[in-house]
Amino acid sequence: MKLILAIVSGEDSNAVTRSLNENGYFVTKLSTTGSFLAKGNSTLIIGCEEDKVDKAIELIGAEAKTRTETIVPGASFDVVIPSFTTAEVRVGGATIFVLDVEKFIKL
Ligand code: 2BA
Repeated sequence: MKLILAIVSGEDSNAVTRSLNENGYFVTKLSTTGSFLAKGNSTLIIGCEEDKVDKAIELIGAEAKTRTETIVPGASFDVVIPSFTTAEVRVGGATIFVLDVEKFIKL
């Protein structure tokens, strides 16, 4: 069994989870925050068999859109840019980690 951790934009998370549910995946959605932009995103926890991982990634990719976000001065403590200027970053459709699961139990 595998554990997929997928970080998607908050705007895409409902469409992504709906698509995964419709295709038989169990999903837990966490409200998270990216450190760089300090904006809300969603981290999806998806446990599934190894042969279902590629399909899950395909479904996530179909609903999670790549977009450009603007960094506003002062919005993040981690970003050092001159005052009164903004910068644009390209935010990926999804950032995905796939981990091995040692044990899976439902009581
Ligand atoms: P944020 O940390 O808010 O990052 C938003 C976007 O800012 C990133 O998009 C990337 O384009 C840029 N960025 C982030 N950190 C950077 C850095 N140190 N230097 C230069 N540019 C940087 P994505 O790469 O698509 O990431 C979207 C969100 O996915 C991130 O939001 C973060 O919440 C998560 N993420 C991405 N890579 C990660 C990783 N290796 N580990 C944990 N979380 C990650």
